[in-house]
Amino acid sequence: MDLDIEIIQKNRTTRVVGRDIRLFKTVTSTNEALRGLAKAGAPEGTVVIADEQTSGHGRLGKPWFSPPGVNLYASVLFRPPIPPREVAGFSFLASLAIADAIKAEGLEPTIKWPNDVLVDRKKVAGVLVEFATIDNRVDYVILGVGVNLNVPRDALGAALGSSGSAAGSLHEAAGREIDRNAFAASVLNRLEAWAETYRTRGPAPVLAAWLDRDILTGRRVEVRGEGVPYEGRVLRVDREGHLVLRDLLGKRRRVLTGEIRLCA
Ligand code: BT5
Repeated sequence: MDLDIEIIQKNRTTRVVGRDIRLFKTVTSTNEALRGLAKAGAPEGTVVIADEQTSGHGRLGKPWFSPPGVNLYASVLFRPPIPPREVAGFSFLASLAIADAIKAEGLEPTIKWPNDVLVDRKKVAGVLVEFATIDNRVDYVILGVGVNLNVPRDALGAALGSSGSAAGSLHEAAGREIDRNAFAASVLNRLEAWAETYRTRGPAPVLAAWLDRDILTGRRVEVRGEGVPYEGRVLRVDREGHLVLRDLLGKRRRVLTGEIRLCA
């Protein structure tokens, strides 16, 4: 079914998130489109949704496969009164909201640091976090979410090559088509609920809920993308959103941007 802003608005129960939704047929990246609006002073809760992205991306510029007509690509603007070092922890709202929306579809999601959402051990969603600061305070945070709803398996395989087998879709997991408009509204509703929890009670309950769904704590992993790759065991995630682990030499290390692979 086509994305339809009226249906999304009808299903939305939020006060702030999504009060202004811009829906596009094609954009380079919803994060990029929203960044322009954020710089021009758009208020908190502004959302960009697109049917297709021609240059969707993940962390460190990696491409995010974003075909038309099947998935959710959305970016949401927040202006939280937090210092920059708290942004990574704040961003956990996004994987939590996606995980809740997936659970409401009758599936069992887990979260892999920092913000991947998995179902049946396959990555079905990712989050791209961008932020800007003014005088060492956060001006805006953009949480960009991509969720594989109905993309066919052969398309994932063709686009992602050997890593296609690590990706999945909700359609595949649930055995039925997922309603894109209802799912979009569901994510927005849950994002606002978690943002409200963060605003009123701080990061602790958000982190606790996130840890409840986390699959890495206690596991042996390989870290890539932060200098020489190394292995270690995950100890915890700290309040600032870093992954804390002990490497094989017993040294404690914090990971902020690395890529984590579970060892068997
Ligand atoms: C992410 O990056 O997982 C963040 C993805 C965020 C995408 C959304 S869509 C809306 C908004 N606008 C954007 O431009 N981005 C956001 P990362 O953890 O770096 O993972 C990237 C890796 O995931 C790639 O290297 C691929 O291996 C894999 N990948 C790419 N496309 C995928 C897809 N559709 N489904 C599953 N895995 C994918």
